[in-house]
Amino acid sequence: MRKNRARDELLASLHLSREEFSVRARQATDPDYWRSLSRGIPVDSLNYNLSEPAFSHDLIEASLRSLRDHGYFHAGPLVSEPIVKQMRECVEAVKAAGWPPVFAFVYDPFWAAARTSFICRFLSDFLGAGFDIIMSRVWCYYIQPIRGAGGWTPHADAYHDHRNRITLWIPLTDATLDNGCMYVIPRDLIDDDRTPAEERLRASSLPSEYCLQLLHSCRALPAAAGSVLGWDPRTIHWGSKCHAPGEPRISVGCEFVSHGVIPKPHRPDELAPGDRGAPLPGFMRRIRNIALSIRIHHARDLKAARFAELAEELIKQTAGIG
Ligand SMILES: O=C(O)CCC(=O)C(=O)O
Repeated sequence: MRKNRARDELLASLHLSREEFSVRARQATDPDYWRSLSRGIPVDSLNYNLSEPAFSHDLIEASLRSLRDHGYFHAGPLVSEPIVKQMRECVEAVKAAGWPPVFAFVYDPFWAAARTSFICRFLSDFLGAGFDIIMSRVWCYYIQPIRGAGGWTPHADAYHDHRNRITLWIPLTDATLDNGCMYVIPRDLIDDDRTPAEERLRASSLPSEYCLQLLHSCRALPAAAGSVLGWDPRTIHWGSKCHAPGEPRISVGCEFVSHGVIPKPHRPDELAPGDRGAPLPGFMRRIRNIALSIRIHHARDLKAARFAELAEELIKQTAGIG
């Protein structure tokens, strides 16, 4: 009996109450609400200029080489400190107001940071000019500074639909061996690169000997705040666990595709030009795509799972916004 009650309470806590649902549905689509949370960080400018650290063409070349040879790269820091600080403050404000951190993507710097000159030059070389960002595949990761808290477990972003596509990941706090930095399995260290029959990596479909080989090959990627990391969709990676509580590990991830590529299950209106000349997505498009991202990712994130129904409501409300 008691066990059932505990289970029922746990399940109830995974849903918003009716009252909270309607308050949040109203707040989510109100730009003034978001402005008031973040002390005025804009939510709807078409352009947002970032000051950016300088970088050399050699860095682009080295990053492309690492991506091609090993399946990942790590560069930077390339997003300036004041912007990273502003982004971190947005995440903390959104989280303190009880929202999943991905709602920080209502704010301009999150879209502007995805088109710094390094990112644009790197992606133009890698994906071709006129590449797009998949707006409905953005995420903000927040590892609590509690021993044992962890990032996303080992996975690859897309085994089968992997061509002309890449994930970029930017830490907003230093990602360290202690607070849960990323790990990757360099693709060239795996003798026998077995692509699973299914899109998802499942322990049950991998021989244990192969798992040990993967484990033996893994590489930690500690990264200073503002760095840019990226990996091929087939590269196995994960956010590790917090070992020694200090600062939370906060980061954002975005996926990009060559122009004209529309990976399943996305639709053309979920893509936006990644180049610097194009306007940033407008406020309601941001809300729509945050909600779509929750639809895709909520199974991996219990806090976001509480918002899955609200996300569906927001997707409905913004249906005409492309
Ligand atoms: O930050 C994390 O823990 C996981 C990030 C990740 O898996 C991704 O961006 O694809």
